Amino acid sequence: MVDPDCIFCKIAGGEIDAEMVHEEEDIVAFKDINGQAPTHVLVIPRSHVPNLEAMADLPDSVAKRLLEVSSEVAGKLGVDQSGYAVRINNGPDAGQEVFHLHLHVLGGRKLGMP
Ligand code: D5M
Repeated sequence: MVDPDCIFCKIAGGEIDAEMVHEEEDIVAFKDINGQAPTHVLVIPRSHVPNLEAMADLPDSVAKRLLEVSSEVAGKLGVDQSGYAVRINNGPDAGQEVFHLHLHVLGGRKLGMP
């Protein structure tokens, strides 16, 4: 499913440019425009899923693959040995700004809990 008003749907569909790190049938990964660490990539399903509560709309294989791609991206960008964080901001108290599910992959510096 695509939401025509969603910026991440537009990135996944090639309508808006982003610095792509990985692309496959159901998932894309691209650099965060407002990087909070030397490595900061967003991994998203192409299908529009607003948050974790809507995960049931994704096939289990895609849900699993989001985590695998996060690991692969960390390896590709060379932070897998030093370590990295995978974070989902879900809802207002977590500061979610874009309501298309995305995993932040953060690395390249020491990362603490917020
Ligand atoms: O994080 C949403 C993230 O999305 C935030 O870190 C900025 C990033 N963002 C917003 N627009 C773009 C574009 N156009 N390219 C790349 N990155 C973008 P959240 O977890 O919702 O707070």
